Amino acid sequence: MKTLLSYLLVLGLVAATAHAQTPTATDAAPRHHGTPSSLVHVTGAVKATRDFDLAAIKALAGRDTGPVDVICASGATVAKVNNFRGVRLTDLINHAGIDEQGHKDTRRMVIIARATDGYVVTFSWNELFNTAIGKDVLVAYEKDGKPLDAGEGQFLLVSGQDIKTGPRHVRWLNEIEIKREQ
Ligand SMILES: Nc1nc2c(c(=O)[nH]1)N[C@H]1C(S)=C(S)[C@@H](COP(=O)(O)O)O[C@H]1N2
Ligand SMILES: [Mo]
Repeated sequence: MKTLLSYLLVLGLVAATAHAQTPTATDAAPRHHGTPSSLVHVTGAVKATRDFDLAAIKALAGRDTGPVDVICASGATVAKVNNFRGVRLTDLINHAGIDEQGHKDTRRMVIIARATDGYVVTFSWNELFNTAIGKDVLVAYEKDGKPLDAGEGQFLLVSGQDIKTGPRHVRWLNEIEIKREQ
């Protein structure tokens, strides 16, 4: 009986260990589960909601990032890119026009970038419009001289000054929400 109990105990421990080692949804997750984004919707605290297609985005001033290493939060370099071409997120937002209710209103705003697979990242209004970081946040439509492939876009957000550029490298970007915190 004692032997049977210790056998069951060992079996239980083995099962628990195996369970603990089951991979969770991290970088091992398959990446091709977003659908290509054909529009970037600008929503929330804007004068008028706008849907930018590729032509509307290309009508804004084009910018180039130059070389960007895409570095995951884990520290791994997942891609080395010579250049992303796109437009500044601040130019896109200004084109829609922030609905600013008084001198102090923008200070409470956060900018939320969403992708078709549900991936979400945030910026603050001050970070984008009142620090150097904002100058290098682009909504890109080209990588190394070519349109983004289906696994990436057709729109991708990149924040070139981030220490780890992976997290705010948003494939399949399709919404920018300006949110006024209460
Ligand atoms: N839409 C979307 N963008 C995403 C992710 C994601 O799951 N969905 N993963 C991020 C992560 S964890 C990293 S490290 C970078 C670079 O990963 P990649 O090589 O898979 O593009 O993309 C980021 N962009
Ligand atoms: Mo990552």
